[in-house]
Amino acid sequence: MGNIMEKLELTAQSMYCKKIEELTPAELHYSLGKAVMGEIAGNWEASKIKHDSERRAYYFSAEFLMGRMMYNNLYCLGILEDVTKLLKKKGIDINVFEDIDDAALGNGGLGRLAACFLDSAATQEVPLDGYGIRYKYGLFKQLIENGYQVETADNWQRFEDPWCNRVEDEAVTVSFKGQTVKAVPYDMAVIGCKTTNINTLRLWQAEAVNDFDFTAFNNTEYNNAVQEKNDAENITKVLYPNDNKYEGKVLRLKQQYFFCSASLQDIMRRYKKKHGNDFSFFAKENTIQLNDTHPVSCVPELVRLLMNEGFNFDDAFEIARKTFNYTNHTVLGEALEKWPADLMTQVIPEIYHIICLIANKCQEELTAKGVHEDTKAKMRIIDGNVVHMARLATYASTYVNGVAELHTEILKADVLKEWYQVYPERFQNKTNGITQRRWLGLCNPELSALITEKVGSDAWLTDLSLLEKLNDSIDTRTITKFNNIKKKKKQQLADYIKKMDGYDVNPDSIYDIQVKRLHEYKRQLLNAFSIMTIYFRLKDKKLKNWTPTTFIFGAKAAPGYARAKAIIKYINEIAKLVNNDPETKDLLQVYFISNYNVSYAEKIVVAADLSEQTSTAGLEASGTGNMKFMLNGAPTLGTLDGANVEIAECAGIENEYIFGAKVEDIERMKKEGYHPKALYDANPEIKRVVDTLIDGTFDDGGAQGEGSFKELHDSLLKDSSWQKADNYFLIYDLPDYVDTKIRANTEYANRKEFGKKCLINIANAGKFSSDRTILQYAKEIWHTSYKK
Ligand code: NBG
Repeated sequence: MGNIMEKLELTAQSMYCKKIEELTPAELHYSLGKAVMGEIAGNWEASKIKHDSERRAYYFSAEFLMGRMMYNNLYCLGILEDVTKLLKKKGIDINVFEDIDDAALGNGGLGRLAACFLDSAATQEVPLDGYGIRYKYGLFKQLIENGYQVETADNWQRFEDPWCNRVEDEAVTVSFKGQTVKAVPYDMAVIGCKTTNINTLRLWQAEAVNDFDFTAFNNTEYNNAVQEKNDAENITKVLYPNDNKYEGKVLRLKQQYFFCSASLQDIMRRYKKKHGNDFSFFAKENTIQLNDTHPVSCVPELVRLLMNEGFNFDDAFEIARKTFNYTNHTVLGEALEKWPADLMTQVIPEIYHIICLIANKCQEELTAKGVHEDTKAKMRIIDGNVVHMARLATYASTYVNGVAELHTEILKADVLKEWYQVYPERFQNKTNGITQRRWLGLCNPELSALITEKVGSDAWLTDLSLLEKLNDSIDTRTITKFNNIKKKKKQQLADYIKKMDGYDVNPDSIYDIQVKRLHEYKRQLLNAFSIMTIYFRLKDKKLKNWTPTTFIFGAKAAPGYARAKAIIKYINEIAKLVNNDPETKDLLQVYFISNYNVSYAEKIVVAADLSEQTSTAGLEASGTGNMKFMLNGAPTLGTLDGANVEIAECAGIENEYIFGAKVEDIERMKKEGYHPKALYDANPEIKRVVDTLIDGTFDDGGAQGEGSFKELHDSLLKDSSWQKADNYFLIYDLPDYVDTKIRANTEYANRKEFGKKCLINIANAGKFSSDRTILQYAKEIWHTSYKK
């Protein structure tokens, strides 16, 4: 420990010629980061040597949404408190690191899950390393201007990045048609908690093989001289900002193949060092988890690399099939990747050729198994000049899994039905989880202390099932303590929102919170409609005993997603109306916080009274935000979708606020017909609320009736040739949702009963640790070692 301060002092001196107390926040961040890296170097090296000697797993993901590293690393090393004190002695508040951006190399749940998995694997001593992309610019930063989302670049590296080591001598090259680039690895240490084990996240950065063309320069062709450099660097320049949406762009395909090829070359180099050129044990020593289909080009790439080592296609494919496992993260059609064959041929022709071989092999195998021609047609990997990546992944994997029980059942019954019929032994469920280190220990020290007191130790930090011990001590005193902690966290969030967004949030109101990516299927618009319904009832004096409530939203919309952006504007218009209405402003407040990200989430999930999880049943694969709220004691106001189902099972449905259509109801309506217009016509309250989109209540910036709100209105009510009305069943679910919301509001007033519900949620959140998830992967899919 004293050691760290010495190292910090040395770095400050040698890098900046300054004393610790003279450093700027950015300099201090860099110096302390480097000091920590120095501290852990020995353990990191030892872990690498250990992992080299055993079967190991790799997590391939186009996204790792790591969040701020400093606090987490100090926390996991068990030195956060001491460092805080030592800095304080020098007059430095450790909160200065909040000025340093978090690394947003991911969009939402999928990327954050990858980060939680790395944390859990390190802690549970599972030899799992991550492979991904070192984007120069992560997910855009969001500003709200006049109620609209405005995007700016996220230049997260501008403060320098003390957590990554550039490993120049392990760079490789990756070739596309007509272009070869250099892939340079940057290694980030993933520090476990209560262990000396340290895993590695290796992120690849694209660079030119030849930085600069001197001949062109001498011929005064300045642009040409740097062309190769720019073309190469463009590959890892920016993260595609889509969540749950496929984007068939050449550059995206290049990103995917780039990190897959580099990572496989890396794994093969390491293997060769151990075993020479005999690759027959490759799948025995290595297993690779594909995080969605984004890394699926590694299937043909591994086949290609093995064929270069002398294998024939069939043998190479057998090794690949033994090596890969695939996690599906969505059932949404628009998110399932389908690459046009000509685009693939244009960028990676050799890879496309191998996919053709795999596609043929698959059809032959199905014939040999006696699969019916119609079924076989539905299972074509290449169909009508389109490559179906989920089919390729399913065919080429040992195990395929969904991310919540309901989701896995939907995969088996629907999305991958034919595959499940032919290969039932491949399908598994692995319900997602979150790391309790970041999402309780670090972000809620007050609640952590209460839990530690009740559980008898802080062993829950690495074994969350211990939370169930809380069930025995939910008495009046504990409830009061919990309520006081919640109150404190609400005040802290109010202060933070004031600092970040300038809003004055009333900490004595109920905090009803919906934070997640903006997507039609997640139904932030349904939440907005419910608020308008309540607003009108309050105005009409039809709602008695309403406890003042603050509705908080946070969400980024993909820049090209017009409807999602219109919904943001609509929520901000509602905020303007209700927050300024003297009749309601003490009862109802609405705030859309800007630039929702991991760091904001850490302040938000701890302060919520209600967790909004309102997706259309069947569409949210799992959700992980729902788990963060539960762990911090907020009941779920949600549908029976994704992991909400398991949350309600664990805590008891009576301790959540569940509403709306179930999967079976949705299916029935899809089959028998769903007529939102009729429901709207028959219910004046619904009509009044939905029509605020078009009746002049709000300004969407467009000419009246022609702007984006009108388009939203149409999407709910007008059947057209290309789309059914109200695809996400908002109008059907609205009445039950409003009733349930009002019930929650009423019950909140009984502080003791409500507090009890909160504590029951916490006591039963043990299942939702990503430690549990990662151990299931280790035992049931990867067959690697883990902490005994
Ligand atoms: C998302 C799902 C979430 C799920 C995360 C992590 C994609 C493609 N899927 O419900 O929408 O929690 O993955 O599994 O981003």
